[in-house]
Amino acid sequence: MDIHKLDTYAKSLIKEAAYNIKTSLSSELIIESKSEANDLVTNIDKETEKFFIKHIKSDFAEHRIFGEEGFGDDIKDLSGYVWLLDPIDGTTNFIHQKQNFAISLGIYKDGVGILGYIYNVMEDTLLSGSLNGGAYLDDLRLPKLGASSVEEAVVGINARWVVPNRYVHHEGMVNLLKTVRGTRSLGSAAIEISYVVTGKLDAYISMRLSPWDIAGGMVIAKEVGAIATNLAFEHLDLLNADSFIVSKPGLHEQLLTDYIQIKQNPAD
Ligand code: 2AM
Ligand code: CA
Ligand code: CA
Ligand code: CA
Repeated sequence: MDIHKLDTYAKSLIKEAAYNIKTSLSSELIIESKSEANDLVTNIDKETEKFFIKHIKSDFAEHRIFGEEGFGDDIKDLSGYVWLLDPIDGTTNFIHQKQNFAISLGIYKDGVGILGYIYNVMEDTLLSGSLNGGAYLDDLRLPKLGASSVEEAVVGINARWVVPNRYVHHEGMVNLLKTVRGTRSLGSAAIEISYVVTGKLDAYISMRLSPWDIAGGMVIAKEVGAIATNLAFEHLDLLNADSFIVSKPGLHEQLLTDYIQIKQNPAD
């Protein structure tokens, strides 16, 4: 498989899917809730996932798709080529703001991330990366990230993780919030990862994300020297939901050692 051809193909699918999503904004959305009342999905999330699957299956019959909305394959391992897709990351933003949502895609070969994409649909910017090929914001090659201290850091974190919860010790989180320069919450994991990659955030932390939220971002993040693990400092297997941190090197270790203590990991 020619990685450049696959890259060109994936980019054209993403652009077409994004065009379809933008067009859909002029018609009324069909909104349903999934497991919990605040876990929403729309007809456009579903149609976008189906759009990718239709094309990938017809052009790369042996490739498998691991998508949030469940129209892809039943994935129990990452052998061969697997496309990890979140058709709309930030569905709540999509519904409420009509902005700040992204298509998140990672293409993995035998468990190794080879191509990653985060397309900010309304901003019309494509962040991409390929294994050992660097990270790009559209056509601009991104530099490696430098160091940052906790005191100088702006950290992406959802406020719900600072309210006492079953995953993480509360005291450390409060201490973190008191120490950092600032926190931001954007409502799209993929966009928050893209902000770390482009240096707009120094770290992004979540107690629970799914493989399709992070697969594309992880390929790109690696190319700028960012470190991504779960909050127990372990490798992410991309088969199960897990906690997540992506950060500048050094800061990553400092955050996990001095501030974030896990009570229960979603993957356990
Ligand atoms: P989604 O929009 O694709 O569901 C919101 O803080 C971020 O967390 C989004 O990236 C959202 O992705 C993700 N997320 C993952 N699991 C979620 C869940 N069960 N409910 C809401 N958001 C979830
Ligand atoms: Ca969702
Ligand atoms: Ca998501
Ligand atoms: Ca989604």
